[in-house]
Amino acid sequence: MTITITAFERSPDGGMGLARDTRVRWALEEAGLPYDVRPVSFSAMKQPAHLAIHPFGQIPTYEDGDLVLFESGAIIFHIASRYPGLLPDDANARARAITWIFAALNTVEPPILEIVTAKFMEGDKPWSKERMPLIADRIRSRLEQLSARLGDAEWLDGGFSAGDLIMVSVLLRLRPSGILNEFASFAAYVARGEARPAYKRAFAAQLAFNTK
Ligand code: GTB
Repeated sequence: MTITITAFERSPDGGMGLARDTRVRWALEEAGLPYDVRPVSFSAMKQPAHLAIHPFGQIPTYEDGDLVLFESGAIIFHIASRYPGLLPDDANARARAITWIFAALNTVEPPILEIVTAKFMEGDKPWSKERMPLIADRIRSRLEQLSARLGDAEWLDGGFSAGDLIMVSVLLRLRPSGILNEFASFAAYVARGEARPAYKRAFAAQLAFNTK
């Protein structure tokens, strides 16, 4: 049975690859797994049929036979656990790679998501413009810490792993703000991720999907 994921019928980013189906596509491509994509409109996301597979009415989801998953991190962790290529075999190295999955999602992504909240959910508030520099500085502080750890290494802990896949995906969301390019090491780190053939296939697939 072919794996099926869900994605925006039309991503609001017009195919920039910033919606979270791209990171799942990337993991599937790294693992060499074929997959189908079921498009979901914003209204269909909140209907019972989709809520039955995603309690929060969002994308992406993942279906493989009887297994139905939501949350991009859980989906990627599942792919990485079941198929080779995204987690090291050595138990300690594997635990460290999993730590980077959590760090990307729980420590690095939240301050970055504040940009989206400030722009799209609070943009009409009188204090919104004043809040933006505070958010940007919080992101910069987090990135300085991460940059100190990454140093001039290629990946976060030895070879490329699911931790890098998610960290690169999270950092990519900073590109439109200009903050990503303030950090030469992250601009290069993200570019290394984007240069991977699996990422290129995933990006091209979501672009074709969003521009057809
Ligand atoms: N924690 C969940 C996960 O990791 O899977 C978050 C899922 C999520 O936020 N999904 C978003 C969604 O379905 C799409 S990815 N939103 C619809 C809704 O909540 O009603 C977030 C996203 C959306 C748009 C852009 N963009 O246009 O640049 C980027 C990212």
